[in-house]
Amino acid sequence: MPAWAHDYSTGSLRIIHPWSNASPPGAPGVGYMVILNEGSQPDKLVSVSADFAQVSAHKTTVKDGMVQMTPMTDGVEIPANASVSFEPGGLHLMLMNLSTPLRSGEERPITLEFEKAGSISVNFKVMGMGDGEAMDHGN
Ligand SMILES: [Cu+2]
Repeated sequence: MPAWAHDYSTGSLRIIHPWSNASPPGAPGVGYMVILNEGSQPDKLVSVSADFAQVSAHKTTVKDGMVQMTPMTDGVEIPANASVSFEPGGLHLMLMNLSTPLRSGEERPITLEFEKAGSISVNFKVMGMGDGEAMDHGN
């Protein structure tokens, strides 16, 4: 299977291409993926967790030129027959207090828990250094 093509299924959901960026020491990490709901019922991502970091779902918005991150404290709705993208500049998983920095080539397991589809552990592939995504999060 090509590196870019990994995905997972639970219930009527598919978790497509979970990935992350290498993170500088001391900086938080990020997680991206696409969640596709092939079912006729909406579902909801209610919690995210990992043993190597504190994970939460955030949304990045730009308001009056200021970049803000809003924690998705009520979860993330996954509408029926639709997909939700976690991607740079939008929804993302925030990985705080990393036990060790994320390194290119690693895979890190994160558990996603859905209201209907239950929980599933997916491996986030860590992509190479040199892009600025992880830096955008600051502190
Ligand atoms: Cu964030």
